[in-house]
Amino acid sequence: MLVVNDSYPGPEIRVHRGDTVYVNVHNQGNYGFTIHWHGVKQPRNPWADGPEFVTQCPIEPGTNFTYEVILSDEIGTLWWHAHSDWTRGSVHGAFVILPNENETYPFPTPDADQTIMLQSWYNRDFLEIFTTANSTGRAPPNADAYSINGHLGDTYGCTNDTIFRMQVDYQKTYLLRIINAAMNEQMFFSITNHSLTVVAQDASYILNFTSDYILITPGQTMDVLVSTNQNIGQYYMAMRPFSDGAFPATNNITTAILQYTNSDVGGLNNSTITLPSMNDTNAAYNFTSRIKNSNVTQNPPFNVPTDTDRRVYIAIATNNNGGTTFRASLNNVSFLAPRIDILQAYYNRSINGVYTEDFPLNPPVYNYTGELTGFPPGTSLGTRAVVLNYGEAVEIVLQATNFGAGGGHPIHLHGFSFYWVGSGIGNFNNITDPMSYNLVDPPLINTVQVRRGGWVALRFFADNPGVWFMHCHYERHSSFGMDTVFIVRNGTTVGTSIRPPPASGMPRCPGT
Ligand SMILES: [Cu+2]
Repeated sequence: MLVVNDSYPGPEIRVHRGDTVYVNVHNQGNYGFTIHWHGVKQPRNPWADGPEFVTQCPIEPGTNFTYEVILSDEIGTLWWHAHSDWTRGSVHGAFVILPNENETYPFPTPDADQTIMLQSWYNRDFLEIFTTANSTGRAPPNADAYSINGHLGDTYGCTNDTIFRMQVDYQKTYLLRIINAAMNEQMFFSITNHSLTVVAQDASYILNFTSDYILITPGQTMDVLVSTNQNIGQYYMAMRPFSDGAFPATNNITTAILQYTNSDVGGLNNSTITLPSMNDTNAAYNFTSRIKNSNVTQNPPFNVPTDTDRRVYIAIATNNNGGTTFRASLNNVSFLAPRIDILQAYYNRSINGVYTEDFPLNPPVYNYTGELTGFPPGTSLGTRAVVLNYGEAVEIVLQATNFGAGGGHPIHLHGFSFYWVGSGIGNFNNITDPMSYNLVDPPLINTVQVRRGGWVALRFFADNPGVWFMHCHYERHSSFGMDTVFIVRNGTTVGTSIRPPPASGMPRCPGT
């Protein structure tokens, strides 16, 4: 499988808030790919954002490309991953953003920190899974297993499995940087006998709260404090999927170990693991409903739009385009990657044949969360963008539908963090539902879970000019078209306009 610097997960990048990071990617593999810096807003710099055929063409084998990754107000934990087909399954790593020298944490400084990467494992090559599904038109398979920091743990019964051990000292506080890098699964995570204090999500601080477990969606990152205040010993760290769809995930528990100094190694009993069951909807949404913005000076200034200039209402669906041809869509448009990247076409004002600027701002009218049997399940293919004016106050409402198996969707927006201001069950009502919005302390995040049969509302100011992908972070949806593009026009000054492309150029598109 394709990996970075011979390691799975790949190398961790550790920087300070506001740094600019230059990452030179040499492709020594045998197919092209790109890298995305998930959650980094890259002000005015879509050139380094990464999604293939959206902001760049692939870095071909034997070539290299230097990303200029521009941090601004992000703090805490993000990650990087490939953004081509399914290659992110093995090409990913943590992106840790520490406070500046003269800056404190909004909680007692932890004694140490540790990245915990939650991953999917397939007994096949990730790219091959995608190309097989794409050529047959059939939905891709479930994961064979899951891993934590590259280790399968001790629940699968294979004699050569290894388990990740986090070495800790008694009576200390550790900051866990938990990243859900799984391909298609939300995850519950817990540590036996230890409570978890959640302090940040998606690189901004949240109001601290304590829980016996967390729920984390693909694409999301959570910073969690753990006190090693139990008897000296070893304790399971464990995860299992949360699955609310009609197409359930592989229900495996995967383990790692919190290993106190001077404790025995081995002989742990799996029965000490406590996790919600895979279909425990109450556990999932009780946890998520506790996430609130934190009014601390270390956070970006609170700036939620109280009125909006534009609402984009998007229905999310999986589709059957005749026979067994699997597709996925937003507002009944299934995204097709163009032959050259959208950013290049936009910047050079030669968009003909690459994309159109007519992504529908509303879905076709139907009973999204009702009984859809007999309703035409197909979708149209296209590369259609939403165009926003610089500085507009934008609301995006994301509506789950009961097409196909039905299910939830972790939706990720590039180029921004957004305020998650509302959510509910059923069909969104544009008169009554906005009255329930939280405009007081909504979390500032980059990936939000739209629950099965429900909706969420997001708000942000379109103050980052560029071409920004928005997509489901379930790979089996995104790679089949559950994506769209937001183009934010330039403002009136240089400082509110897209920067020029890198002087050394962008990767050439195939056939150009
Ligand atoms: Cu999805």
